[in-house]
Amino acid sequence: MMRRTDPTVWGQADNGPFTDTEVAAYVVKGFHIEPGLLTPAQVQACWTEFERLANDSEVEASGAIIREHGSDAVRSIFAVHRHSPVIDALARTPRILDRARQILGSEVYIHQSRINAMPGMVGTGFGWHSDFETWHAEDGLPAPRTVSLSIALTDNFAFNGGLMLMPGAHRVFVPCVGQTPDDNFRESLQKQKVGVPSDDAVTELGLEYGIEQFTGPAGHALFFDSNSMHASSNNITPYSRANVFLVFNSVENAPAAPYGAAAPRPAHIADRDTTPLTPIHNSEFA
Ligand code: 6CS
Ligand code: FE
Repeated sequence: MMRRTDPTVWGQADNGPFTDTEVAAYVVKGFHIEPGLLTPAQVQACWTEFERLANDSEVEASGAIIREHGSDAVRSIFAVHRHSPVIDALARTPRILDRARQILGSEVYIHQSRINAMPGMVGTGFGWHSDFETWHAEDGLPAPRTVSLSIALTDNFAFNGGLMLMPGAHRVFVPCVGQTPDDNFRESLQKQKVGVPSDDAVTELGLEYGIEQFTGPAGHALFFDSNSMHASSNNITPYSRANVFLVFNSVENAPAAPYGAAAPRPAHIADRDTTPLTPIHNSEFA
């Protein structure tokens, strides 16, 4: 395992909506929970888009819909910021966009967006992993200058797959054993086997840093560093755990050639258009 040499917060702490205290805590933990980021009506606007995209044949044809293994239940829909003007406006909402800029210290664009549905009874989780390990090895992001925003679209409970994180473990980079198989994403987005830390590494980090969990009503949000060690368990309850994820990357951290894989992943998983996001001030999310 390697100590992180890159900053966690790349911008000026006082240059954005996060308070100094919130920025300091984000540096230490690698994540920040923002209660009530969206109102119920704003959550409903996102949910309506999810249901529309899940039934859109063009979205299906693009390969953006990933289904649960052995089921036709939707697990994830990728590139939702591309397919939905509503989610695009969400990403460009100043109170969200400026938080991403504050952490990353630059203009930003969306590297990846998705809605993870984790439906009741059949939704399977995500084993412990660092997103940056994948985005570095398979998408070519040079540095962990990337922040993910997860907004709960349904109530996230401890028992229905609420996202777990190891506070502070973002400061350790865990190289993963083995070569990246060609087209790894065809399996990894359903069940990631390659590019995940060993059980020994997870055990060592878990005992050292502990585990906290993002739970809360629909509308609550989590900002987390791309190298946070996180996971979510299977959902064996009737309550779906659906979240929209927006991954903001610094325009200074544009994808290079993948550091592990033989070829870059498709644009709906790793967007290579680094045009800075321009704000939309008067959307329903203002
Ligand atoms: O491969 C990826 O980009 C996706 N995989 C996981 C488990 N989290 C980040 C991202 O959605
Ligand atoms: Fe992840």
